[in-house]
Amino acid sequence: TVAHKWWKNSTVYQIWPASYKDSNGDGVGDIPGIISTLDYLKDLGVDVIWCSPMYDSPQDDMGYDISDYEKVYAKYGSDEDMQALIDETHKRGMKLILDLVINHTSSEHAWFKESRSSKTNPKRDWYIWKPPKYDAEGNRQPPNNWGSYFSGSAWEYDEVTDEYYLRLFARTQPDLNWENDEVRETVYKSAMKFWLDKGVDGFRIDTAGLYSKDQSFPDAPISFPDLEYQPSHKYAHNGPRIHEFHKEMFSKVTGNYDAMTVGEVGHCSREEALKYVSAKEQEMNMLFLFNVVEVGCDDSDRFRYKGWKLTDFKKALEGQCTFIEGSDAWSTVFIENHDQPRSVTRFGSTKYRNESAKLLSLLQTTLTGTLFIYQGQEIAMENLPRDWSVEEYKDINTINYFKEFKNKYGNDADYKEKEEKLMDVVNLMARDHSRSPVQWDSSAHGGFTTGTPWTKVNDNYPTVNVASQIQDPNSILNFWKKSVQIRKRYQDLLVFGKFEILDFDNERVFTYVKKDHNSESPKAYVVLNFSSDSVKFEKLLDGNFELVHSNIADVEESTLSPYEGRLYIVD
Ligand code: TEU
Repeated sequence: TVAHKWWKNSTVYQIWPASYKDSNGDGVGDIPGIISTLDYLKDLGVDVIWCSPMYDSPQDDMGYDISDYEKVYAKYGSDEDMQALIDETHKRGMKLILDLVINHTSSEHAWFKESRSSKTNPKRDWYIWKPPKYDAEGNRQPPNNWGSYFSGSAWEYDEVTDEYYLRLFARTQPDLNWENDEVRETVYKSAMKFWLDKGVDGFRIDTAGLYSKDQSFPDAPISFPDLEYQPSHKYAHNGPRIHEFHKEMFSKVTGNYDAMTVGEVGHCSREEALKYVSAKEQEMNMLFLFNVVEVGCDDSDRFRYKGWKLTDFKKALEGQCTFIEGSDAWSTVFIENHDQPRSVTRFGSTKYRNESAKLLSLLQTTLTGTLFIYQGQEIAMENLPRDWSVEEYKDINTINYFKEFKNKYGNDADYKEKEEKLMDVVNLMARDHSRSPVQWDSSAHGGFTTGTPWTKVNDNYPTVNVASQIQDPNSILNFWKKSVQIRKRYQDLLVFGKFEILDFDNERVFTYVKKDHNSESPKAYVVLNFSSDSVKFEKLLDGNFELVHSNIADVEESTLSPYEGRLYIVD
């Protein structure tokens, strides 16, 4: 077998610290809590842990607003706890990567406080400041029409110097000015080398496509005529100097360590994607693309949800995992993270909860690329209940969207009706669904905390929890464990193989094959019934099949029962 980079056949598990495991009863997850579960993760088959931001932060965007890159958020633990996490992970033969959030800082970061203080401060140019514009009536306007990802304008007016600063996310997340050499050098040192030198094994790179903005800051095209501010991607995403920046980051930092890097880029053409992750380009190892997680969303706005068909899903998945073919690039496999709803709710079925969750596990563990599992996905945690009121939603993305909606339609006679419709979408698509506490057992608050959790535990914790699934050989958790083992056993096919869809037009069944690189004939044959119907099983492939994995107790050769999935290995 060929020697592969360690991160290619790794199974990565994402931890979102606030909601993972609380060890001291303050209602917030913490690092000692994470350490207490390392054996559980090892047993699941995890090779790498990705820890979402654990840095000091006012938590306006749950730690993606960092006020000090070199300090741990006190509620999560001490600097010593963090070192212990690194060491204890390594002791078990696993690796640890951190979240690298360097498109913006918190407005509470010392750098921004200086920058904001005066136009002549040496750090003024570390952020992106522009004078106001004035309309015909003399009203002050932002420098352009760019919208924030969290609603409203992407520009924030600051009275101190009568200028606006750019903030593509929350108003407390000012964008760093990557054009400034000193900014980049300081980021490499403070946010990256500082942690790599402590032993961390790499980074999940937040918003890795946003650092380079078109320096003429033009108005964005009108994508949503009903909105005052427009998506900025044309001028802020995959911008003019983005590859120069990533090459510099590689040559000055990540390339000098045996580091794993996965960039959250979301959207780009195949050509652009290969620039980021082709090995010879020396930028990053792999990307998160949003083809699959955004299926059915209009122009990647999660709350403009239109629904999807299985063929949309197949097409998205194909784009996400086949762009590396004929190149030396690498890809990722994921269907959940802290920005997404729960996959069993979004892509599976409530009625066929068990079957569909296992079906998704079969899907994920047979796709090419590095596999990422999000906390709670292994027990199929579900979206929050529909009857919870909007007050239970704590995410700034949801809250701002809801506020804007209310401002706009609040006086309409049919507002209540409109709001109910919005709540249907919120209940399906909000980021909050992945952020409720992990359900460890059936005790109060799902065993997440002995205190009062910072956000409510899903009502279903008495039945959906880790402890009960560990004991049940037929549980979703044990299915995942087996899926990960099978993935490793047949890694030439499942992790590294070539992916090909067989019956693309089928709206109920998703069938694909995997080929290894030594032969042209398919060696793995995957059949997934994504419908609640019993469907005739048609052999689309000749050869000797051996059923290696299936999510149904009694497989009936000629019929696929609802949400049945099979993995055959072919001689
Ligand atoms: O997300 C960036 C991003 O583009 C999103 O998925 C974003 O959350 C979505 O478009 C809003 O609807 C990253 C982080 O993953 C996210 O948690 C942070 O909020 C964001 O960056 C800012 O750091």
